[in-house]
Amino acid sequence: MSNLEREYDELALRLTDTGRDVDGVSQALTTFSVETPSWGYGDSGTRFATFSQPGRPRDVFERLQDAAEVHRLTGGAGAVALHFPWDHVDEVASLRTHAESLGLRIGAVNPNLFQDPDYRLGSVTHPAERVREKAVEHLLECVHVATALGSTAQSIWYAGQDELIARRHRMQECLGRVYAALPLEQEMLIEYKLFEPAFYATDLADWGSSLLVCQKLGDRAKVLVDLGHHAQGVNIEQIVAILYDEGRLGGFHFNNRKYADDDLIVGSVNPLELFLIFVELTAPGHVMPRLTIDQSHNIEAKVEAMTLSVVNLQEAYTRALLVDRDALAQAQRAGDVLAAHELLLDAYRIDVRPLCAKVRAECGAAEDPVRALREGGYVKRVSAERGTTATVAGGWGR
Ligand code: LRH
Ligand code: MN
Repeated sequence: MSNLEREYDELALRLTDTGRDVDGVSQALTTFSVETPSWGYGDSGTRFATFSQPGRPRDVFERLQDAAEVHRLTGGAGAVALHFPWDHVDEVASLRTHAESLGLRIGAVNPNLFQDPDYRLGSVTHPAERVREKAVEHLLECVHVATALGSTAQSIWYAGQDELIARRHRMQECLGRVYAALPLEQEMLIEYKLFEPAFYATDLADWGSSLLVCQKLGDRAKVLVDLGHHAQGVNIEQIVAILYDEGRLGGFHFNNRKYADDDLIVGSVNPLELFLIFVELTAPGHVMPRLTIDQSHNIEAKVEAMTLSVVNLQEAYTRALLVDRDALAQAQRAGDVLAAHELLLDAYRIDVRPLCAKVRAECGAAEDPVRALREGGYVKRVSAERGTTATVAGGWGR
């Protein structure tokens, strides 16, 4: 009997003894899926510098190749979110064909409204109509690209000093035209961020301002929660609960932070917060929204960082499924705050790794994806193929 089988059997016995549905949890984990970001495999950096790693992908096709390796190892990363123009190719169809040949789906399409010099004072909020029209044109182009790629989401995220209410009205008018052009199978995800690159006022600085815009746009406009976009001390799992209750929780950009929008590996700084977010997401009757990773790995080995991120998400999700919901509801109704808290801690403290490893292995993925990556030689192999030559166009996301 292998170590894994022994550890799994011991865990399964303990879970069954405490009334958990091990098969049910395992089944749920087989359907758990996150999107990895194409830009998480490419060059990235800080406002001071872009750090290029040897062997990193030189174009979107190689970024998809790395994403396919993460999916092969984890079994839970079957889709890739794309960013335009970072992932622009002349033949969009070739992108879809390539992704599908690697066993991947195209996830959300992310327009770029923050790098073009014209957007210095904003994009759809800009005082100049010429700039707003340019932004709307780019957004409409991304709607067409998403249709060609079979993507079902526009994931939108800009700066300036201006008349604040006028900016809102400009944004609403521009996004309204884009929303009107959105095919029924697509939804619009509106991401908010407290600050950066703006350091005075950001037009969509918090979940409330994003929700108000979504409610004016229409039912297929929903809020996207990026874990790095909040002030320190904000209760993100409470925001998740509220947006869920409003039917406007569109998706996540998972990462972690110690200070600001650090884009660190999800679960690496505050794993309890991640667990509590999944406790909200897995409440009885809740349907999982779109889950996307949004990270940039400046010092971490990129493919390994993404692999570990998917593993951390699989584990947080599994722990949340092990919460004794009946006992929790009972303790909450009784006002027994510590009993309720201890019931959450009880699930949080379970080492679910043997269960996740067994489910991955049964799905044809790796028991221990990070170890399999290190022992498999993928990074060494592709680094040799790609060499250390500079990418065609350096800078973020490429
Ligand atoms: C902004 C953001 C946004 C992406 C970008 C790469 O901070 O989270 O979601 O477009 O990172
Ligand atoms: Mn984001």
